[in-house]
Amino acid sequence: MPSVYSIDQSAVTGKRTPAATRPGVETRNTLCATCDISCNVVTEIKQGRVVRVRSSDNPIFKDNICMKGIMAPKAFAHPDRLMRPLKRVGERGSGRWEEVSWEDAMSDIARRLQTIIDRDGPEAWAVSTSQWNTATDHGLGRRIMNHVGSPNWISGVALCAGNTAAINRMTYGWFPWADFANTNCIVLFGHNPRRNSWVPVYNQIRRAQARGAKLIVLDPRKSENAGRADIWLPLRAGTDAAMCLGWLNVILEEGLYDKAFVENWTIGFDELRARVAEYPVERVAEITGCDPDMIRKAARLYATSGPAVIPWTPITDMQRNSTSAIRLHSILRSVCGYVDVPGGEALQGFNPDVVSESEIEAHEVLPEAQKAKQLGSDTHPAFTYRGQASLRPHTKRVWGTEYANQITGCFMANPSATFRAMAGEGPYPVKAFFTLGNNTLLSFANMPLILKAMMNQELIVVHEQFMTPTAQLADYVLPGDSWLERPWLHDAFGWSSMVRPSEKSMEPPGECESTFSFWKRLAAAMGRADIVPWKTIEDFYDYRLEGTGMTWDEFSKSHEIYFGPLEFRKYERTGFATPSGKVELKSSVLEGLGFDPLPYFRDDPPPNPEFPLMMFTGVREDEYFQTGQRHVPELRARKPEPNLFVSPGTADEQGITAGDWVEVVNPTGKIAIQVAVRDTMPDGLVRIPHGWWKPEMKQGAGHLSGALAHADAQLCPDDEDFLDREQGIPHLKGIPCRISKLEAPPEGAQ
Ligand SMILES: Nc1nc2c(c(=O)[nH]1)N[C@H]1C(S)=C(S)[C@@H](COP(=O)(O)OP(=O)(O)OC[C@H]3O[C@@H](n4cnc5c(=O)[nH]c(N)nc54)[C@H](O)[C@@H]3O)O[C@H]1N2
Ligand SMILES: Nc1nc2c(c(=O)[nH]1)N[C@H]1C(S)=C(S)[C@@H](COP(=O)(O)OP(=O)(O)OC[C@H]3O[C@@H](n4cnc5c(=O)[nH]c(N)nc54)[C@H](O)[C@@H]3O)O[C@H]1N2
Ligand code: SF4
Ligand SMILES: [Mo]
Repeated sequence: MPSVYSIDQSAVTGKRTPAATRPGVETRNTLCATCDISCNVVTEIKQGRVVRVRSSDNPIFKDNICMKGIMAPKAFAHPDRLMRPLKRVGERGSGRWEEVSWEDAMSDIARRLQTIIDRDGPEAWAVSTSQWNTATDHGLGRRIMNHVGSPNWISGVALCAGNTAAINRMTYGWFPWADFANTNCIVLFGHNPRRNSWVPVYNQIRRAQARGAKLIVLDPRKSENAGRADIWLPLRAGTDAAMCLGWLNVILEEGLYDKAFVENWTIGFDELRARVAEYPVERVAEITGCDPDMIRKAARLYATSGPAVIPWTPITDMQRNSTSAIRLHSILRSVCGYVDVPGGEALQGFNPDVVSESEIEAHEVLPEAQKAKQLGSDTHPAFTYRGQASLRPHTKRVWGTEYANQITGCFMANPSATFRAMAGEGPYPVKAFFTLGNNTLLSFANMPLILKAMMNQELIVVHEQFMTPTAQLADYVLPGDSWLERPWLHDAFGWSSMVRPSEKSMEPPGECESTFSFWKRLAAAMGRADIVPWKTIEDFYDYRLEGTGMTWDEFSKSHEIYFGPLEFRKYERTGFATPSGKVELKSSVLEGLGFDPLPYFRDDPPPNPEFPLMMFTGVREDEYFQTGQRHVPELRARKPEPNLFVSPGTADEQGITAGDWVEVVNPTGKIAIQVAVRDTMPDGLVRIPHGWWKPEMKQGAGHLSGALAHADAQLCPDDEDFLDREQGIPHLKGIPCRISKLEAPPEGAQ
């Protein structure tokens, strides 16, 4: 994640700070991949095992560590860790497995996959992989799929940053990187980094505030950052796009925008102005529930205290108006003159010395006819091949490559459409599903649909460290290595030009293997060893690093961070990578796809009296990354149960108190959860934490280790009323529900 380091690259590129050592202890410079921010940390090794993970000795990475990183050696040494390839021997989900060799597993997998492809076409094979880096597959999965002919790749990046990248490209051709180190004003749309959540971003925000930068927070809840903000706007959940339209109304009306930039470098300003005029502050105050004067104050602060940043936020990635909200962030940045300037949001391009994962993916080899079959691209195309196609020549013109797959989010299939096809609901069969480092069942909307989709598969292959609910439904569960046990070249997913190495600290236990080795084995077993020609992961990194003049060994021993050349206002030389070459306030790409080219706010469906409360899923748990780590006793002791946050007023009204168990119900599903009363919550809105299951509970179909009882995805709808029109991603910030008290705690409650 690039947005966390100084943009003054000369200060950070180059030789690394050697880790302090102690007698009998070896150290390695590594990147923690327990979550997706990848802190630079030091591992300490005794007798071939990592005994400690600690903060880096390099001052620029100071204090970038959290309890999850510190607990990693214990988490990966846990007795539940998967050690050998397992093959299903009973019914799907019966929990009956036999151990097999990697060779037998991979030759059977390849044979069965080929049978499905021969019968139903390569598009009958779908793959899901983890968010960013927990189990990065270096683009190799995409590469094999592209060679074999399947466009049906999905990932959590569809609702976290990948989709933001795809939508940002529509406005100014690249997804920018916030220059925290030099900015004068930070605007957090919900995004709430904390001491144990994305610590490097948290530290950057605190440092910026310490040197006087302003902080504006928009959050229905009085979050940790809201408590430290200059302005906090407690907007109604799901109304971020309306709020941005209100800000623009103030900024345009009051002439607070950058007139020269708008004049020279944008198209569609007049049309935007007309659209924005439909959202006077009084109307926006009504939609968002915020005080109109505070809205004006915040808009003025953003426009006049710049350069300012609106750092990426997942909150607007998960809304009914996601495309408009993300576009509105891009438009605010643009009209205020904060694009590609120091202290604003920089457009960086891939590192020219390093072969990007995007290039490894080889999107050019997938035939157009197969691209056209990508699931969801007919109805919700924004981040599919079709949605991004008109940008290709312009991306090539400015960034040197036609297929710039930033954050791996620019050429994805739509997850809901993919699950529908897997469930047999058309438009064509999808019968083989591979998932690597992704607890698929819990990690998208509409878990009942995902369950049906998985039960309808002929072949499910899961590459995992633990027997997750998703793995419990597989034909093969293959044991994955961890970030302590492999080297890693982190290329910032094309968000910035930053590249960082992570050294291998220890050998993987048992027969655990990397995703590199999985894909290499699969290509070979399918008779296509040529697709992954590198012998080892180090050879692969040598190849990718050739342009630096260093081998992997040299690079990882000498560098902690490596940037490409920095150039602000590159557009003055090349134009923007959009069809017009300008910043498209009115999007020709969206227009070409048949959507409204201007941002808008689409209101909630009419209220349903049966479901009078609103819920959102989120506020990450300090102790866990997404659906993981519930098996680690030290972390679990801090947070043993999933908690529903509710305001004291709503708790009274519902007749519930802290510690009660309640059922949360809506038309999608229901879960059991324990009440936690919080005066930081607004009335009428409840929070459901993401990703709960209990590894100690009974495995297999019908149980799935408590996932059926507790996972938020049971409550997340994905019917059209709850999908963003352009992308087809689900609205997770404002879902109707009702709660009722349970007479007794559910099975497994501690
Ligand atoms: N319903 C719902 N869906 C969501 C969200 C939500 O709030 N609600 N949040 C979204 C967000 S923000 C994100 S980032 C995504 C997260 O999506 P993912 O990043 O895919 O996270 P998880 O689904 O928790 O899956 C991570 C899995 O990878 C395994 N793992 C970890 N490291 C490795 C490794 O090195 N190798 C292998 N093979 N496996 C590994 C872990 O054991 C865990 O089971 O989910 C998104 N989906
Ligand atoms: N410990 C830990 N840290 C993590 C993770 C983890 O699993 N565990 N996951 C990482 C990942 S992948 C991600 S994406 C980030 C997510 O982390 P954040 O970006 O911080 O997102 P959340 O914590 O889900 O929610 C942040 C805030 O959004 C507010 N909110 C809810 N609905 C709305 C809305 O409609 N509009 C606005 N403006 N605000 C709203 C909530 O009240 C909450 O305070 O965390 C990362 N950090
Ligand atoms: S925030 Fe914590 S879990 Fe995430 S990379 Fe840093 S140390 Fe690891
Ligand atoms: Mo995320």
